[in-house]
Amino acid sequence: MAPYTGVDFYNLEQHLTEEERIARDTVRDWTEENVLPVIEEHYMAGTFPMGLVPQIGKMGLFGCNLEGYGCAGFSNVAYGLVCQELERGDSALRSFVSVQGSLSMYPIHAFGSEDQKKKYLPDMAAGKLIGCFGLTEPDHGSDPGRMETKAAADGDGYVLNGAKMWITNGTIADLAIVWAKLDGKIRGFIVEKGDDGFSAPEMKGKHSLRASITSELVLQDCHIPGDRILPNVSGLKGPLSCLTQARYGIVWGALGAATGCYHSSVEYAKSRIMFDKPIGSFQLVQNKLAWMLREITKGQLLAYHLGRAKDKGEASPEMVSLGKMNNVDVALRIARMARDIHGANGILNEYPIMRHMANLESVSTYEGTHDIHNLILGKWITGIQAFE
Ligand code: TGC
Ligand code: FAD
Repeated sequence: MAPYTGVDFYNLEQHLTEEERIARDTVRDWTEENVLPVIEEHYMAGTFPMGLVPQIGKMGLFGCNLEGYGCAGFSNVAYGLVCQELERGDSALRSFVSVQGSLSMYPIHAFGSEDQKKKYLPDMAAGKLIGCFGLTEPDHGSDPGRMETKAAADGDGYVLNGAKMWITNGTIADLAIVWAKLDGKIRGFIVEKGDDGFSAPEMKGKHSLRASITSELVLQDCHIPGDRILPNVSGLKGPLSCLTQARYGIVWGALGAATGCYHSSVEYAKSRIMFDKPIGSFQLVQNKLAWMLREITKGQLLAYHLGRAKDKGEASPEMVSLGKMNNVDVALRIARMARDIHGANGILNEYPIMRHMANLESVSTYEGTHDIHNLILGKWITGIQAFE
């Protein structure tokens, strides 16, 4: 297969800064050399390539769009390009970086005390401490406002009771940002591995995101000290504003999975001979490739514009919802189309197609399902909320 050099039909390259190009090219090369050779094996085994974590830390990718405390302070476009290149490797890599940066470091950075920021962020940026984000519960996914996990004041600290489910990196995390109701108000707490009454068993049996660790968080009379509450936020807007950060990363990441599938499809279509001709010479196959390029290009323009708006503080949560919903939707369709173009070979792990396709099924569900984002937009359009 010809080496991957990116997909840039509208020459977005010319609008990138030097820093953004370097970030993209560094992560592209790193993914090519370090992720693609090992990812199928990890996917089949259901393991995450933990050996890559210190390297990701060394490249400064954890929390790279945050400022200070050891974070790289990249632009949001540079961060997006990082997500795109990681997810061309596998959604598990982008998930790991999203959960660490947007869902674990961001809440400490945005809502934590100075002591909490100094204690956790530099080691998290370096990949020495791993975080996870516990919002979803067994009975509350799309409606986290109805969560049942509770916190109560207990002497100088708090005691937490409840269960979280579907938590990326839970089992391997050193700390969990756990959202729980204290006196009826949602608050964020930092629970550390080893805290009394806390465990994080791994969930098994996934057909998607197999190279990512997914866990339950069990809190049974879990006692934590008083300085582990996030002091500067209360209410659902705390976790929801973290989700806006992570959803933004997915807007770009989904394009990485899509371009991986597109690149493989173009190469396959040029080399696979059927009826004595390359299948790429048939109009129906060209139609599919043209559709893929069209949707990737539209998705890139959307992601780029959103990133520049985010840098100026002008990206609303609804704009992020539209991007997440659109780019994951087209990536999933591109993966299915790519599977078709590869024929029977499309189901083999010699090609990245089935892996991306199965991963994108999760990406479409997590961080707000496709239809939850439709409803968020419906509310913005009409002023009427239709969630309940
Ligand atoms: P609603 O009344 O709309 O809002 C409550 C408060 O929050 C504010 N707000 C936001 N703030 C920042 N960013 C957003 N995206 C926000 N959306 C809402 C809002 O202004 C309000 O503030 P205030 O000051 O008035 O209190 O809340 P609702 O209860 O009606 O719920 C809305 C709904 C359904 C859209 C929301 O609950 C939702 O987004 N549900 C989806 C849940 C979800 O996305 N879960 C994701 C879990 S984490 C995950 O999946 C990680 S996967 C990671 C990986 O591996 O990559
Ligand atoms: P449900 O909410 O039960 O939804 C089921 C279906 O009903 C969907 O089609 C949905 O669109 C539809 N639906 C629900 N409500 C409405 C409505 N009002 N109107 C119309 N349709 C509706 N969570 C975390 O907190 N942290 C994590 O790190 C994390 N990682 C994850 C990793 C993976 C691999 C997966 C698969 C999930 C992860 N999640 C995580 C959980 C994820 O955010 C939830 O799965 C997601 O929010 C949807 O919740 P649910 O699965 O309970 O689906």
